[in-house]
Amino acid sequence: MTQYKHIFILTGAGISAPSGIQTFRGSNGLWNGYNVEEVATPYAFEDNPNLVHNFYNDRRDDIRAKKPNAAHLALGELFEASKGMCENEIDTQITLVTQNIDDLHERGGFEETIHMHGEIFKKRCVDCWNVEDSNGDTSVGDLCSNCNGKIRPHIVWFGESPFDMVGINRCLKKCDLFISIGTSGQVAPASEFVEIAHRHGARTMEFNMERTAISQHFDDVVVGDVVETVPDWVSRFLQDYEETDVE
Ligand code: BV8
Ligand code: ZN
Repeated sequence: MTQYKHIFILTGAGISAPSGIQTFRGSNGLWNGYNVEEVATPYAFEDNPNLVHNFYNDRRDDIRAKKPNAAHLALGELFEASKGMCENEIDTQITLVTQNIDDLHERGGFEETIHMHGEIFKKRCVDCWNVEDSNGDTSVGDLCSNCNGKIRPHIVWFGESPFDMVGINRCLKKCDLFISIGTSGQVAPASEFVEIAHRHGARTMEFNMERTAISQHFDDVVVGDVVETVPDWVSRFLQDYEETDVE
């Protein structure tokens, strides 16, 4: 296996599905209970803040009770290897960007996860953008500890700009391997990342239960359950790295 210098990993709801967190567009998709326009837009928050606070309060309770699965743990092992925190040391930079708002990557060991769509365990002031941890429920009565402004979930809704896009684009142009895990490729700008990476010479790999709307943009499509395919790939990558290192 090639000795990659910089691997960019993008994950979506499918990596958390085996942990019991509903995906968005699967048959029992999260949106099924709610219409997207009802809850994941700034206008919805303006029109019905109670509904939006409760939608995220329910999801926060659900996520808190879930555990990272073998795919999260395998990426955590890759992170440790890239930081020389275990015997499998590798000289490869690993960038992990997730569309997910849960904390299962962090709990799975990937301490430097970039949440481009925000984080459910954080809240933000609508006036001064002060961001604080939010482990309990949020409600319309909550006020910013910094300026007494209104509080909202620190989450990127439809129509809002994702976080860290400058850094993300820089890494997309630099990486030599782009891996997409558990995303249907239906939400922009994340769905366009594979083409940016490919244009800048990266090899591209997609891990999903089935082929997606963007599978044709990938060099390799690995069809299967992430709890099998991702640990399998990580262990082969680390094994081959070690063998090449010894030569
Ligand atoms: C922006 C936070 C400008 C909220 C989310 C018309 C056409 C094209 C685009 C648009 C359009 N109209 C508007 C847009 C833009 C819009 C968009 O893309 N809309 C879509 C619906 C058409 N995008 C935006 O508004 C974004 N902002 O564009 O601003 C901009 C652009 C660039 C730079 C600056 C500014 C903001 C989008 C963010 C919205 N917020 N989440 C919340 O979570 O409540 S999006 C939401 O969808 C989640 O983040 C989720 O992660 C994301 C994507 O979904 P997936 O992760 O892919 O999940 P999904 O269920 O779809 O798929 C799961 C996959 O896993 C499946 O493929 C399944 O097969 C697989 N799977 C399941 N189990 C397993 C598995 N695979 C393997 N093993 C398993 N066990
Ligand atoms: Zn404030």
